[in-house]
Amino acid sequence: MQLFCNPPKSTGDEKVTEKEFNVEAMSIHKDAQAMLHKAKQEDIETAWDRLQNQSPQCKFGDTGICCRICVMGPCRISKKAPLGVCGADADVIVARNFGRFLCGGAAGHSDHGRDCIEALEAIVEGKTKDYTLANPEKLLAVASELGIATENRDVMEVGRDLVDVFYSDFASRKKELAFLCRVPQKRKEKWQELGITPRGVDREIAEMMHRTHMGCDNDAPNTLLHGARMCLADGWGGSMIATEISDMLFGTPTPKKSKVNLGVLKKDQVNILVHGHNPIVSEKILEAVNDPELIELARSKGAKGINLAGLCCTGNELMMRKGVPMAGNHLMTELAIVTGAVELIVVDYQCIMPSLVQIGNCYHTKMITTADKAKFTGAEHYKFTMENGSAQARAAVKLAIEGYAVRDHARVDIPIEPVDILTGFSNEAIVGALGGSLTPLIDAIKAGKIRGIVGIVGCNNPKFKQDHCNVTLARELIKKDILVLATGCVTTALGKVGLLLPEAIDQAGPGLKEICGSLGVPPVLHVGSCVDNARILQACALIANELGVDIADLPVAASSPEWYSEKAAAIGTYAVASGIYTHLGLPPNILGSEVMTNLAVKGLDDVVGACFAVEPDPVKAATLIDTRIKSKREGLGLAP
Ligand code: SF4
Ligand code: MSK
Repeated sequence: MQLFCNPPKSTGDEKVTEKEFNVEAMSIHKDAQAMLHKAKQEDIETAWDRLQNQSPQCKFGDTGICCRICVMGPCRISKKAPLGVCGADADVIVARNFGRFLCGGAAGHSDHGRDCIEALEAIVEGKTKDYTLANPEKLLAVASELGIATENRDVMEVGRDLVDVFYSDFASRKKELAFLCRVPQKRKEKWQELGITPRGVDREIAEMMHRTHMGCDNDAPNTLLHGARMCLADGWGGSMIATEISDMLFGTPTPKKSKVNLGVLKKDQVNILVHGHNPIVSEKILEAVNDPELIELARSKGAKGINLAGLCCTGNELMMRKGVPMAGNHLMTELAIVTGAVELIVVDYQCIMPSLVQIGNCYHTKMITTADKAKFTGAEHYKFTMENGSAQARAAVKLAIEGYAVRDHARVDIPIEPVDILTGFSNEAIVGALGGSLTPLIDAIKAGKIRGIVGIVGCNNPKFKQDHCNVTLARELIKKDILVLATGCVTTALGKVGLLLPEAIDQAGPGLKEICGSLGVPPVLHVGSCVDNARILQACALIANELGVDIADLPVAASSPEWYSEKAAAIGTYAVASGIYTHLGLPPNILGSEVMTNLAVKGLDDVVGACFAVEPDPVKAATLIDTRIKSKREGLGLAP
């Protein structure tokens, strides 16, 4: 048995000591705690260890006042040196750093969206046999919404026009993005007045890089406003396109049962995990694991079958549409390998820790990368294209089957039984559950049975006890008759504690219990992956349009209690710019600028009608959100 397999640590002094190693303080989940113990026993380093090795973290970086934008620097702002070499002060430096931070997030979601357009293009131009249009009705519906003629036209021909519209949303020649047709008029007027109507996805991203070059935009509020415009291009552009095309290619999600936690791994089967964000690869892996020939091959190697499970947002995509079980969220990705039961992780992009290769090497676990833009040293690269997806998926599954033959069964520990969940609440599914229109939901909001709606979204971060804040906030909100929508890694957190089951209505306030009980749905609805936050934007717009108000007038909010990524910051910023009050469990790296901090948590409210709130305590965060919802209800003339 291989016991020693850890990569070098920074110094021996910084190792987690036995005394400090308290798994109950690291995660709320039994499966995580068991695997943290196993990792410790097997001398395998995890994100929690590395956070400790990195501590204390640099206060200049933490507060955003370290500038590396040119080589007259790097410059750090202090009392002794309040200006960089060029004369930039803390406000300018923080604004530029934050602008570029948001850029990474907007680019990530939107480049995913562009990949989806390329996939749709290959299908409608007949250039792939591997992928088809599972949902032509959605293609026609979206095309018609965007003003493309659909009557008496071939769906592929309409699709080609739609591809053109989507591509042009990335370019520089439009005055506004196509999906702005969904935005309530009052919100669009606000954006026009502020000069932040998003024009082209790539244009706004490139402009942010330009503005934040040395000697360009040296006015922090002006930089932040462009950050809002760029993130709006993500939410109402790149992300929304990714979501809509994924529905066209693989189906619009409908409610279905699935299972969650590390217990979805199977001791006697070949286990394959898919990880990342884009369903284009994972949908093919799903097809391959169901191929009778490959199942027979697995049996010939002594396995009872082939088991596929998801991680992070690729997991969300497969779970929403196909009911594929979810092994875990962001901080479970390393721990899933520690079970010793995983033959293969197939990744696309985003949120994939480089450490997975190293931890995989401590077991028999192989990692396959599939996108040229996301290679990992030490992983095998199987480039997936629209022409070779099925063949590559079969090759990947064969690799996993070979892996089963060398699995060390003595090291396998699958620590828990899986938990049931209900998933698949796309907007179309929600409207379906409501009998065909949003009216029953709006009536419930007016009557105060559902007092408000909050999207809890985002990640894990080892700075928090894993999922404590995600779960506590959701429980507190549903108690207050606030419907929760979950996306991204929060989904797994809430699913693991049973909140994605209809029975969870027993934890809800009386109004929410009555409404969800009558519909047979949970008080927390799973609406998808990170890019699917666009579904929440669309839902807010539909409700606002129905009521004839702005999104900022609605009793809605967003929260990312344990966020870590640039993408989460971009999501938060497009939510705020769309008029949605947004709670964060920890601040972005902006506290070194009073101007930026005050704008984020207060000033933006006067500008765009919403702002950020930063509160690490989830109970206090629930109170803050509840207070906001009360004030919005009163603004609409409703009982608080
Ligand atoms: Fe320093 Fe200014 Fe260069 Fe930043 S842009 S590194 S503050 S000189
Ligand atoms: S995967 S951005 S850790 S939610 Fe979308 Fe999870 Fe956050 Fe990545």
